[in-house]
Amino acid sequence: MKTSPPRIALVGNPNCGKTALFNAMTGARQKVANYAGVTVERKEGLFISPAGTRVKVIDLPGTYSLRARSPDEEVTRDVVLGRMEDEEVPEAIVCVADATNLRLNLRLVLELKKLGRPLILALNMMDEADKQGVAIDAAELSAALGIPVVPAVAIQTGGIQRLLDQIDRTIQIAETEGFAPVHAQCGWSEPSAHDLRDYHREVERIIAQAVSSPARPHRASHRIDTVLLHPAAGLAILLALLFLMFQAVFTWARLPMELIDAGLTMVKGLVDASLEEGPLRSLLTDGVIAGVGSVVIFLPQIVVLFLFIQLLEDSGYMARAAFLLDRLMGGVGLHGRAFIPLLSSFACAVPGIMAARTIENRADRIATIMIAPLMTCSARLPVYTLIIAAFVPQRDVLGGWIGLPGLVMFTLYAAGILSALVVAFVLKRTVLHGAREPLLMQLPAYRIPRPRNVALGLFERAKAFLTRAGTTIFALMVVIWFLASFPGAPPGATEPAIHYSIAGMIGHAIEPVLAPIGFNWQIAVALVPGMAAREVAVGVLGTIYALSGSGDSLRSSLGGLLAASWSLPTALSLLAWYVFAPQCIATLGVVRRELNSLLWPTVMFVVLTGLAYLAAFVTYRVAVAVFGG
Ligand SMILES: Nc1nc2c(ncn2[C@@H]2O[C@H](COP(=O)(O)OP(=O)(O)OP(=O)(O)O)[C@@H](O)[C@H]2O)c(=O)[nH]1
Ligand SMILES: [Mg+2]
Repeated sequence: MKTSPPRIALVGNPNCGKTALFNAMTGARQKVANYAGVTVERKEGLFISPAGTRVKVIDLPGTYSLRARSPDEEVTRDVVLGRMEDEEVPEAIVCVADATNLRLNLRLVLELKKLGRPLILALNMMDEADKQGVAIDAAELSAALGIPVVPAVAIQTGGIQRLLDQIDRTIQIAETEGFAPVHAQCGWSEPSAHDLRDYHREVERIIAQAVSSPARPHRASHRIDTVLLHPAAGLAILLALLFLMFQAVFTWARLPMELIDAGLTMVKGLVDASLEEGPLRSLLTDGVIAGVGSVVIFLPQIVVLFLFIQLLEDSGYMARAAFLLDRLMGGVGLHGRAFIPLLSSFACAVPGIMAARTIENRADRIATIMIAPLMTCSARLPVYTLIIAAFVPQRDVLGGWIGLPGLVMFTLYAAGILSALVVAFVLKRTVLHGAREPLLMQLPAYRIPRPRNVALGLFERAKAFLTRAGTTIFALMVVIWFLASFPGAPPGATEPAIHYSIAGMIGHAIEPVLAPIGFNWQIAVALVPGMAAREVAVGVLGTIYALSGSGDSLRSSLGGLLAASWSLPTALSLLAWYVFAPQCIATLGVVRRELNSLLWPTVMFVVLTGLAYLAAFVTYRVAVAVFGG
């Protein structure tokens, strides 16, 4: 008897709905979005089939062919051909095809058929095919291909029932016939030009036999594209969208942030009232509430930012933006495919850097990875917002179209992007020299984002942020509180106790290095644990200033304390530092893993730290000259 459950692999072109199917089968919540290259690694899950069999299902990156070109496609090829270490060939393959675009998808079906493994064709997106008037005769198609063909709608309840039933039948047949020898790797060799012509002829023959498309194809998306992909109008719309995003991050988030602030202040009041003054009360109020609380307060901004990114991803606009900016990116030697990894890096550089797996050329890929940390990630948002709120007056500019804080934020993001372009330009002109390759990318269909998917995505993000606040940041804040509280002040001390604490000593020791860029010892203390997660820096400042002063409302007190104790040049210098600062262990770790090299993360750390120091130095000096120390 077989002990391990049979495994099926989901294989198909990019963006055809494999992950949506995977989620529907297993109840998982892997990322689904409307552009090619969302999934870049292998993911597995379990489900119980209608006949009661436990089945393991493997979700894979999309590919047009087993002739893999990029690192993500290689994963798919290796799983399908059994070239993965410690993993045998899956018992069956479900080839997922976008029913609205069958011609392109069938090539892969024919390639997979050559493997001689149990194969099912799932015609996904049948709802959209129906809407467009594309009629597919599944029985005819099945006869022509010689494999089972089942229609599916991955995003509808009950939309994959027939596929599940078919999986049962296929597994049953395989089991009664005995699984083919799964130890051996599957034989597969690159199709020659001759084979490709054969495939092409065969696809045309099958399409003619089984598919009837309307004489006048879908025009709406072409009309939208003439505007959105227009070199001038399209770019203006893209800029307007990004501008709206930054503005919204400030304005929409304000009220919920004030509510969280009020809530935290209330909790602090309760703690103050119910506990005697002493270490425990200080730990709770200065360490946990002032520390963790000053990070949690930024949740609304993070949610608004992710809402925009999610809408861009789900609507199908992301890939268009990539096309729009292809020329600009090409100007500095970046590949058009770099756009999506870079845009994802606004959320977090880690998934952004992984998304660079879709780039075929290694030099292009390295260039993209090296500049991903210059895209302002969401963890920097709290740092920026805190300083801006404390130092930038709320004033309308551009005739009331935008507030001064929003404009400063926009400038910081723009500074990151511009320096990324410069760094890429230099890299591509020097160590990462290479020919420019054209951008070949399928434009996804426009879709109205499904509220459920958007809500789930936001929920996952919010959960991740709060989990981090409740675990990593919480633990760090407790440690920081200890370091900042002990040992206490010596008798007859003139300064607050924190000056004499371990944290104070560490801060004072680093201070001389950072003095030229205007950083004080408190900032020095904040930068070190900020490496674990950038937003921790804000938490540390919250705790340190809570321990050295007293305040009532958390946010206003931290902001107020900063405004009172920092000079404007110091604040601006810290902002400039954070545009570049590569101090994020997770990012450096993922660079090491993705490029399988110690050299590149080291180069990244050294170069970006150098740039951060330089930018902060120049900013500080100029600001001192303009505004005075
Ligand atoms: N209308 C409709 N949309 C679908 C269906 N299945 C998936 N989608 C949408 O198609 C888009 C792509 O879905 P994914 O599951 O991310 O596609 P994928 O094949 O995993 O893509 P990659 O990981 O990039 O290869 C998303 O916007 C889904 O919501 C379907 O049956 N009908
Ligand atoms: Mg996917």
